[in-house]
Amino acid sequence: MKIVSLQAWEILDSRGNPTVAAACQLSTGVRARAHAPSGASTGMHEACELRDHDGGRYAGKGVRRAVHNVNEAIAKRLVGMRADEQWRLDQAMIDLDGTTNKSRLGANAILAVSCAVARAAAVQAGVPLWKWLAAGREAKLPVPMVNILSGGHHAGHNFEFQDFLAMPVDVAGYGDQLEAIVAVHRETRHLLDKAGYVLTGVADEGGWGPKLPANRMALDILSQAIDGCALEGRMKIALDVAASHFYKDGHYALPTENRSFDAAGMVGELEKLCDEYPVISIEDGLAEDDWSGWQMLTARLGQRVQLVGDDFFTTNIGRLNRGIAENCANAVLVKMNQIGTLTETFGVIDRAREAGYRAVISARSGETEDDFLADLATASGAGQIKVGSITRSERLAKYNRLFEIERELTSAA
Ligand code: 2PG
Ligand code: MG
Repeated sequence: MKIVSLQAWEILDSRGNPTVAAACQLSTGVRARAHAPSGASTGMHEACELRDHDGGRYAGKGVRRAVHNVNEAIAKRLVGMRADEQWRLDQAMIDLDGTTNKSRLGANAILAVSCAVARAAAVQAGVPLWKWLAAGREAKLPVPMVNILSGGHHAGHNFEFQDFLAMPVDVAGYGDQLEAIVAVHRETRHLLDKAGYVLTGVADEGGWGPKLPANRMALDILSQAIDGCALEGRMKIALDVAASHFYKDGHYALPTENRSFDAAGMVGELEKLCDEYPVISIEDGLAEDDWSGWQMLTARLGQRVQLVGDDFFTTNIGRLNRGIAENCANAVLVKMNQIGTLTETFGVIDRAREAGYRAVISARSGETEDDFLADLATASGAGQIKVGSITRSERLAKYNRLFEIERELTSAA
């Protein structure tokens, strides 16, 4: 199964920003495509999302250069290669790019190709994508951690913490888990209405983004919603603090609350929240380069709370290895476009597993209808997926694909 053509073009993501679509055609006539996602609360150490910076189009956010790189340099290098040797193709793109952060070709260009080729190879092999990607790993349906309330960069800076997510811990079956989450999402809206908060729509990932006077109020409301749905104990809370985005000069500033903490203060605050609310997972509780803070956080909470590094690790094996060596965090958030190829993504997932770290497979706040992530999460056996809320079709594409995968898994067994 040889690649005979690679083509890319510019499309729009869920925020109306340009992103890269790529299609791969095989000698057998099989053709498949994939889309690159795009973050808003990005980490400093992410691979480069190549944008045109031509102010005349989309405020500089066009991706024509990335598209051109697929159609020219990448196609030239990859056409003629076998589609079923993912690592070889990914390595060829990494070598062709030649930079440490994929800034020459763009991680958006490289990732769209990486995923399109994998999808074409799976179609050619006649197996579901998750099965193709699993390549011997034990595939399993992930449990969704679902955004209910949004803050920070995803909701017009209404308050500082970014995601308040519901996570079923004792609800059996994917269908029942989603049903319970939908109930919590609705109940949250009801509580916000009752308290007089005006909601005119949803935030970037489909959660509610009210203006609240304190971050912990979102925890109040979410835990009340869980109780109101009679899910106490069976549904817990995960937080994405996204602390890099309100960290400056050694301080974590919460202007909403008129408070500011140093690392120790922030760790204390997070510990208090875990004591008072059913919080079982905290992502980016501290800033991306606050290594000593992360050590402190992990020593203090690592035994009882999942501590996930997103901006902190940026799906980068070098950063993950340092975290493992220095006892920082106990889980990694996995976002394909933070690193740029499928092979490197699986490298991080496999390394995490080997070190006893958990992995959460995650979408970006800017997404498309591409449902690749559902298959990736299943294939990896990671057990957890984070793709936003249960409104907005770029989110539902993934949740709805998981319904289908559930059936495929049953028939495969
Ligand atoms: C995150 C993601 C998804 P973004 O921080 O985890 O919620 O946001 O894609 O904007 O980085
Ligand atoms: Mg995050």
